[in-house]
Amino acid sequence: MAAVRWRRLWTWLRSRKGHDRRDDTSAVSQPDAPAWAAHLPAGTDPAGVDLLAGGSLPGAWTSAWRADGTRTVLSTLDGARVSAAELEERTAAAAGRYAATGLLPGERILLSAGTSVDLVVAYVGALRAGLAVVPANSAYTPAELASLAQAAGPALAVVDDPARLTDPALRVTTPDLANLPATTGADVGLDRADTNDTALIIYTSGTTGRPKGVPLSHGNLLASAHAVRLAWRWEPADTLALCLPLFHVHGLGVGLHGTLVSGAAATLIPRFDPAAVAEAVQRGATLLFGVPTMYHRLAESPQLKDLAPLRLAVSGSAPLPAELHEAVHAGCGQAVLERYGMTETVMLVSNPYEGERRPGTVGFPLPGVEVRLEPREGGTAEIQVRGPNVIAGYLDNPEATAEAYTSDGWFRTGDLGSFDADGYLSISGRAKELIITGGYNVYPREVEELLRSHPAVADAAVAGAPSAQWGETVVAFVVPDDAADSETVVAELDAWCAERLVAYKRPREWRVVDAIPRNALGKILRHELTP
Ligand code: MLC
Ligand code: AMP
Repeated sequence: MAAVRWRRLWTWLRSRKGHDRRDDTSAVSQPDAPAWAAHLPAGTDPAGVDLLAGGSLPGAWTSAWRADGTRTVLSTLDGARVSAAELEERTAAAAGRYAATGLLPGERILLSAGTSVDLVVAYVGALRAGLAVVPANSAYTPAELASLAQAAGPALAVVDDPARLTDPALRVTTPDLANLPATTGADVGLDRADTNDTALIIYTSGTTGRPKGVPLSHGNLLASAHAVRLAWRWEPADTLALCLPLFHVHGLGVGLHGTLVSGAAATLIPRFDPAAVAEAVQRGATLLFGVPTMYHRLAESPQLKDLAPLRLAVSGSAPLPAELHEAVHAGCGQAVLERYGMTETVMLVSNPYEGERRPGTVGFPLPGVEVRLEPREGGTAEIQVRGPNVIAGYLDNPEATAEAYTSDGWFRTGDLGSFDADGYLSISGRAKELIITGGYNVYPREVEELLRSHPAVADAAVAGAPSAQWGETVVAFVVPDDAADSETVVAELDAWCAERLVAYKRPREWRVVDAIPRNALGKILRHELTP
């Protein structure tokens, strides 16, 4: 029985459709004693682990809801409560509205809204209707949203403020779906998505050039949700204080999916704030997931001690400094469990729930995940991964796909790392051009292209400067046009960026320089930019 499950998983891995990476059959093997077994409770046979249980996200969620329809699944600090039976009914009604609008399984729906019960219902309803959801930051400027909509080609957009999307050809609604027709009672084809069907498409590399669409299948997301459920001992009795935005894999793929797959509950917190988190804990939340900036703010707040009753506090999306880990521990007794993930792979590696959570490391591979280190020049090594959680390739982009995988089928994370003697992975840096600020990714090229498009700018580059609160902040280096006055240029560029970029992408500091260091091929020598 156990061996059959493993065989099913690996057979499925081999057979995934839309798979435009190079042949990887040589890479597929059945691991005898996977490193990830370290995450399982003592006595659990790793071969008995079924990471695809349920077959699809709605398959797993509906069976958890039906186990006890009366229990609370969602709550808010305003006192709203949604039971499992109610969520099943409301999400079926949402799926009915999509069907009555004429949306067909496989079509795309753009979701860009702040956290609310309505947003969760609109999202889960879309997956139950077999739609592929394209989530977008709810603070994106109209220009950013328009460019994402153009890349994704959705059949419908769900946004808080329809005025933010001005494309007359695009059908737009609010998260309550009130202006969509209600179902006529016809068969809406609920919960028919297959393991290989696309559930989410997340765009990763900003809005210039060719944005990369990351198509996450139900199987990718299900495998990751089950992996963290098992590793973190997530039980129906748990309530997550869900303060992460619901448009990235951290809030969605770990927070919401993990809650629903575990048959547990979440308290929705639309805007992170230490007092709101403390209130959720006081009302019985047992889990908290956050980015390091959130733990930094909690550590500086009078509410830190209020985290003491939590069963588990997890950090990810950016490095958690060892000193911050110690400060949280000293202030409330929580040994924050750091884990590592990526949009393309969902969750990869985690410190153990039982056993030492080693500050400055991200721990061991999660169930189903294999990790290897590929040596590079200069003594560093790239982290490469594979597993049922890893996408099969980028959307309609064979070049990006070919670059992202090794010839033997491992996904290149672009992160650098090393294992210590006990098998804990540490992330020592990044080979990719990326700034992570407050857990949000900023692609330097996107900001640089915008700056260079300003008429008073001759050249520009951006880099990340270390920051205790944000991890990194964006610093811009600008070469003004001959005629331009430095001070005026900076003020103008600041306003120019504010109109076109969401707050976290905007440079926080400006340096006016004579030249941007470039190599003979014109590539920016980023290490020579000293913030
Ligand atoms: C806000 N500001 C930022 C910023 N966010 N500046 C730099 N970087 C950021 N990320 C600015 C605001 O514009 C404002 O400036 C000032 O900082 C204070 O803003 P705020 O309102 O206090 O910030 P807040 O809205 O509270 O945001 C902080 C935060 C948020 C930590 C709650 O950044 C956040 O939710 N981060 C989570 C991101 C996330 O979910 N990442 C997961 C990606 S998935 P001014 O000038 O206007 O006053 C992934 C994979 C994985 O990475 O492994 O998980
Ligand atoms: P994203 O593309 O938004 O999914 O961001 C993924 C990237 O975030 C990874 O490739 C890492 O560079 C970084 N990341 C995620 N978790 C951690 C962590 N715990 N420590 C260091 N970096 C992390």
